[in-house]
Amino acid sequence: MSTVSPFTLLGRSSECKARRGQLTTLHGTIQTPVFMPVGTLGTVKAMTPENLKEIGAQIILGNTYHLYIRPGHELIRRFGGLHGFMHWDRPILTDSGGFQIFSLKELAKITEDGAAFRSHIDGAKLFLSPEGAVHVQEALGADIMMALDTCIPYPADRDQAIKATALTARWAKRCREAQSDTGQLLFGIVQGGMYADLRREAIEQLVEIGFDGYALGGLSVGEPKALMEEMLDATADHLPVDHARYLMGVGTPEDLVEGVYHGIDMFDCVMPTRNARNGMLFTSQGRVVIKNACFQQDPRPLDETCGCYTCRHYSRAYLRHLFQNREILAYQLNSIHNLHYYCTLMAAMREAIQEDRFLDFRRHFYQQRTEPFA
Ligand code: PRF
Ligand code: ZN
Repeated sequence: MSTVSPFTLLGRSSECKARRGQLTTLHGTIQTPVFMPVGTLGTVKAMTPENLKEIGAQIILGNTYHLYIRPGHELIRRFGGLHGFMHWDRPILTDSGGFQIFSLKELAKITEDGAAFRSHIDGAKLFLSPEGAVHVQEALGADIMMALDTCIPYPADRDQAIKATALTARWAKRCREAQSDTGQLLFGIVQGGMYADLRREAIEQLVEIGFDGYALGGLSVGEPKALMEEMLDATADHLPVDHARYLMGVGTPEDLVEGVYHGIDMFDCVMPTRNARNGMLFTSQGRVVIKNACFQQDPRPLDETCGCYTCRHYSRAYLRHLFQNREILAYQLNSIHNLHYYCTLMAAMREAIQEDRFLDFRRHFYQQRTEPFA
């Protein structure tokens, strides 16, 4: 449990809140702002670790909830943690399970002690306490662990938000106290619903406990985009400057640009991989729906400006053919391209901040697209 911040601020935009930094973990140092591909079950779907390295992934995400249910953290521990089990030697962040349990709704019962829930696989009775969530993440060998939180639905009345935010703070303290001295990092999660004052209070309580980084949870849960931005705007200046800021489960390429603009350092989202498997591809011009008939004879790569394996070797016509026939390779090639797009976007933002031209970059990003992202 270190008292010095593992995050170093390397530069700041002179025109907005965008920041450039680095975060040091047991498996290496991450350059921020960063996007973390989601590997819920110990695999970023359709991607080998070699594929991930080639697209420039610095860190990936795993899910405590899923891995705890199956195959179990003790099994994974015996295989050298997630790193050994899945053959990935770069950093891993694991989410605590709070959000997944929240998503189970009637299958979960939240008490002061923790969350009682039924496995979505076989209905078995399970329980996750704040202490348990930390111990599971320690067994998984996560470089960055997340405190157990209770995500607040949207909309939620103020009373409900107050109760859930207070419980999250008490759980956060128990997580910090349960942590062993392994060098693994632990991030606190800011809840508070759509109430800026509750979020600021939550930040104060978490900073008082002291975490290695701070995440904004409970956003992108169905609220209008303007409301999420309002929350980012109202909280960014209250988060400690010398610690990493992680916006959980966000988002579209536009969300990443806006998040960085508001001073966010880390993001994760299933969108690039999930959309890839659904045939929706991100390009510098906007989105491409690969099944569209207009691509039947199209010899061009998906994105003329993209240097990914998929764009270097395959035509839109071939990718459409693979997708239409539900060929397994379609999922891999599409995932490689979309994740490359996300990671390259982050690299371009890092460079723009470094050269103090982030607003220019942002303007250009919007001008380029002929198609808005969904
Ligand atoms: N809490 C946790 N994980 C999350 C969220 C949260 O609020 C979100 C909300 N966008 C995504 N993932 N623990
Ligand atoms: Zn590409």
